[in-house]
Amino acid sequence: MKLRYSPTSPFARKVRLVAIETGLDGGLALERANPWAADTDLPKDNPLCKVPALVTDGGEALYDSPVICAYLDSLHQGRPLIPAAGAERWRQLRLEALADGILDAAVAVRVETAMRPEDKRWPHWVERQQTAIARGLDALDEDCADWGDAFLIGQIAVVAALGYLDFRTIVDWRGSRPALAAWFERLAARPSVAATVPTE
Ligand SMILES: N[C@@H](CCC(=O)N[C@@H](CS)C(=O)NCC(=O)O)C(=O)O
Repeated sequence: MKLRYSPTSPFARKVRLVAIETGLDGGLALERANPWAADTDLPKDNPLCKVPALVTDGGEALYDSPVICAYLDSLHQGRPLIPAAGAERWRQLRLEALADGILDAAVAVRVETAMRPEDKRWPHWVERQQTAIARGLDALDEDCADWGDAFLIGQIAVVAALGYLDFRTIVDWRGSRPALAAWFERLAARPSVAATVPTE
């Protein structure tokens, strides 16, 4: 299998975390791709021209990150990272959606503030995304007391989201969210988390 990724992409980090946590990382070749490069051939594997994209051993391309994570989770014999049924399944999938939504907003802020020409920026749009991020973080701070030691698809997505907020200094989120900050701090030494810290 081949994962087309970028080391800065939080969505690709989510997939890499899943690969390590499921023990599938040894069979996963990592290939860097830059979706913003004019000459990239990424659209042959993802017509949306986004990372991550996975090319299976059968040569089929899969995207986006929730689909790739679900595919990887179907390939191993250990405890599923996406619970098969029951309330915990829907809690985990909702948590993944919340973390991914925070990331969508964070990437939008990044594009608006770091990439869009200054005279074309729209401050109201950035404020709207920042409000969504803040509300999402408040929900995570409330929720994390119930997580215990779980490190399933939802918590994996949260690690990718918080790591990206720090990496791109999108928001100083720890101050009013001590429970979430402590949870994230505890996870920093976990091998999969340490091995996937974003880099340029
Ligand atoms: N919903 C997608 C989001 C992927 C995404 O936004 N990737 C960004 C990098 S973090 C990208 O490739 N952006 C390029 C673009 O938007 O053209 C997923 O979960 O995989």
